[in-house]
Amino acid sequence: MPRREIEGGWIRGWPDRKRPESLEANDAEGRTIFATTPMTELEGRITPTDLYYIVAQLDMPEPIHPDDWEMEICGEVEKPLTLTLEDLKKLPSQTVRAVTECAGNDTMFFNYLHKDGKKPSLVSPKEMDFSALKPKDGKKLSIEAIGNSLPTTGMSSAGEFSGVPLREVLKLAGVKSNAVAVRFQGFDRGRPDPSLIYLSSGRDDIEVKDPGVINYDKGLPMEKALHPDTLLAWAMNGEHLHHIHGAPLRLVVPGWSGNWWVKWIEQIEVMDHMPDCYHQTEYFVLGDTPEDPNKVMCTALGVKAVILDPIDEDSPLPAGTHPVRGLAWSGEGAIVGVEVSVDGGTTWEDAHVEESHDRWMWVRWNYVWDAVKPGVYQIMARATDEKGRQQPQTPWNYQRKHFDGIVPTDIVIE
Ligand SMILES: Nc1nc2c(c(=O)[nH]1)N[C@H]1C(S)=C(S)[C@@H](COP(=O)(O)O)O[C@H]1N2
Ligand SMILES: [Mo]
Repeated sequence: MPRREIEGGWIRGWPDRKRPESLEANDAEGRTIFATTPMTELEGRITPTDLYYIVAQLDMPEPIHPDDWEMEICGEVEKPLTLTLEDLKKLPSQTVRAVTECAGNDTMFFNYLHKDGKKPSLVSPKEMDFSALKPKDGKKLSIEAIGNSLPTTGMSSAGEFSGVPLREVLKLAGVKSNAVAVRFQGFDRGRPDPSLIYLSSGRDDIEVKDPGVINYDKGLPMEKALHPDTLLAWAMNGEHLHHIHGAPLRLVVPGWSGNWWVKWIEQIEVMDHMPDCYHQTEYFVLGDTPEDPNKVMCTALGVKAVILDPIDEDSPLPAGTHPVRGLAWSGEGAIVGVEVSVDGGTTWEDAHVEESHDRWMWVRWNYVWDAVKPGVYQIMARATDEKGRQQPQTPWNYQRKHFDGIVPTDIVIE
C-alpha cells in the first residue's frame, strides 16, 4: 500500500506527506492547457484549486484584466446592459458547492463494461502521449492506443463557487416572455478539431461539421438558467477565479456536465429559440450512432458512486477488515444512499453516507469490509439520488459521454 505512506514531501519547511500532483499538458510556453485530478489521492470534498481538472476545447485565450472586462447582456430583453465585475458584486450574491464533471470523464469504462476494452485505471498515467491522436502512415485511429496513452479518468473535481445567481442579472435586464434559452459566449476562440469527435466515438468515418473559427458558446434552456443555483461566478475555493478556470467570470451549472460551465464569459444573449452551437449540437450529444436522428444534447449528469479506496492497484490485501470508501454524486440533486457489494453484485448492503447540506456536492461514504477469507473479490458501489434514480442511468452512446456505470474494484485477499 505505498500510496498510504508519507513519502517525505516538504510543506512550508516541514516534513510532511508528499502532495498529490495532477497530470498536466503544457503549451510551448510552459502554460498548462489540460490537467486531471488525482482523485484516489485526495481526502475531503473540495478539490484543491491547483489539483482541479482543466479542459479547454478551443485555444486558450489571453487573460483580460478584471478592470478592463465588461459583459454584454443582449437579445430578448427589455433593457440591454453592459456590466462590469464591480456592477455584479453589487447584486445579491450566492455561494454554491458543486461537482464539475467533464462529459467525457471515465469514457473508456463504457468499453470495459462492454468487454471490448481493457480496464482503465483510476490513477492517471504519469505522462501523456499525444502521438496516438495523430496516427502516422495513413493508419487508422486506434481507440485502444489512445486509451493506453491518454488519461480518460480524473476529469471530475468539486469546488465552492461564489458569484451572483444568473437570474438576478436576467431580472435586471428584463427577460421578454418569448425567451427560451440564454446563450453564453466565451472570449476564447479556435477551430474545433474533428479528431476530438473521432476520439470520443472511436471512428474517423463520421462527417463532422466544420464551423471554422468560433467562440466557445452554449445555449442554456430557460428553466435551468432561472434556477437559483445557476451562478455567474467570479470566485472559486475562497479566491478569485484563476484564468485557467475562466476568469473574470464563468458559468456554474450545478448537476450539468462541465461543457455547460462556460468560462471567460463576454456576452449573454437571451434567445427566442435554441441556438445551434457546435458544442451543443455536434459535440456534446447523446445518441446510439452518429446517424441517430434522435440525438439529444448532454444535460444533467446521471448518478454515480466511485470506489477510491481500495483501488485495483492496492491488491493484494491481507485478510482482515478494510475500509471501502469513495464519493457519490448526481446530476439531479442529493444522494440519498450508497450500497456496497463485496461479492460481485449478488448481495448489497448500505454504506454509511455523510450528512450533507450541499445537494450538488459529492458526498463521502464508507463501508467496513470484513474480508476474512482469502480469495478473489469484486467490490462494487451504487448510488441512489433524491429523485429515486439509481446507478447506472446513462446507456451506451456513440461518443461515450456521461459514464455512470458500476465499475468493480478487483482485489485479491491473501
Ligand atoms: N469558454 C469556454 N468554456 C468552457 C470550455 C471551453 O473550451 N471554453 N470547456 C468546457 C468543458 S468541456 C469543461 S469540462 C469545463 C472544464 O472546466 P475547468 O477547466 O474549469 O475544470 O469547462 C467548460 N467551459
Ligand atoms: Mo468537458
